[in-house]
Amino acid sequence: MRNLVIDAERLWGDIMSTAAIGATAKGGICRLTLTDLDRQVRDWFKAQCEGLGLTVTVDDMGAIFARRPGQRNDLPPIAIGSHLDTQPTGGKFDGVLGVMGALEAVRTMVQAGYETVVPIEVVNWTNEEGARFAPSMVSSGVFGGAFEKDWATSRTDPDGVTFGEALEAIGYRGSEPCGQHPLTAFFELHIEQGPLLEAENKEIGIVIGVQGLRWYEVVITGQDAHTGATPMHMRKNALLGAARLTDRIDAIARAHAPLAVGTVGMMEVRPNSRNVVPGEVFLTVDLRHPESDVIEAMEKVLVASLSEICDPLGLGVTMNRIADTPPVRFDQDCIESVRTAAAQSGFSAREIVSGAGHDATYVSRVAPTSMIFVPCKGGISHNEAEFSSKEQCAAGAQVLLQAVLDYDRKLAERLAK
Ligand code: HGY
Ligand code: MN
Ligand code: MN
Repeated sequence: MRNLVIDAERLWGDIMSTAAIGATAKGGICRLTLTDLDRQVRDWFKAQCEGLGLTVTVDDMGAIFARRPGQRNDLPPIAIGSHLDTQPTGGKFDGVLGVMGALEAVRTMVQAGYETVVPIEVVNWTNEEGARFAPSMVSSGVFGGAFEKDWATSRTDPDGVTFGEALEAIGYRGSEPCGQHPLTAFFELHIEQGPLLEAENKEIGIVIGVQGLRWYEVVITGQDAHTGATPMHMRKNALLGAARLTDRIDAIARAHAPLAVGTVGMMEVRPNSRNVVPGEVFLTVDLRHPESDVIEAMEKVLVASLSEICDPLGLGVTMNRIADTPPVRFDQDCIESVRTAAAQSGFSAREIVSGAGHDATYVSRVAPTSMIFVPCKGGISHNEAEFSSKEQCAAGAQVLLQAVLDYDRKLAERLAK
């Protein structure tokens, strides 16, 4: 197999130039899903793909598929890609590296005139982050059968706009029914978003799976009251309940150290006035662990904690679980192709389970899947300071390219038998 080498400068140029779309003053990106900024980067991506001669299709959840034919176009494609939406204070690499790395891999094949057996498709999934419309990984979730399409498109943002309305507004509600798009395999390149690869000085993460996650929405209700005239023993302070619950969630995760994580990431205090005892608080809970039974155990303690904390304070509390993604193990053949590619490219590598969720989580329900990680500085992500070097990005894209070619070659050998 000829040694095709990606162009590190071109890849870096794509990452840096598209970072201008939603650039923040601190060097990050705020490009929330289905906003006009998302439309701009989608338009850029579509134009790049069409400029390469790829055929672009969009499904009715807004996922974009850019296809390069192979020798056997009767067979489903190998897909490679990730997401272009970001957190409100996102970095330049989360998701973006996976889409640009995939684009660069296909550009390299096109320029070398290398023809794969099966078609190759570069994919941009809609709303991976879940920052504007919860939960996360929504379009890949519908694609993988984790979410009903009507439920997903009815999700609203804080202003009450639905996913479907926003998708329509940016002109990316395609005609292809989401999920009716068979794949031979899916490979996703991503920054690790954690500290392990950097700490062990490893260049590549061979991702063997993703830890499980559960997301909840909690509303604590008390009574608005005057902060000056209301004696302490007469208060029903929803924020006091929220503060104690936040501390408890931290303790629940620490009780299952070192792998469990528990976070209250969003909190809305109502009426949020400095001289009103808060009568209501909305907050979100994110629990994760590589094993389902530990997540289950953490949830049990969380549920028991609601009344334990709120009853003595005279507070009401409701909790709604809005996402439950079990731990995922990726496909062994895909993992081996990533391992082979890292070895062929001469990069140091280690197996790793992803702490963060990814589109690959749900795509793996309907297609053999694996991921490739590269280190990020200090393990920092979902932060404007997120950084991976040009060399690290290039290494990831090179391994992505070679993993695809390895998988394609093995498929050809199976077909030839
Ligand atoms: O939440 C996650 O793990 C991903 O970044 N959406
Ligand atoms: Mn991501
Ligand atoms: Mn992310």
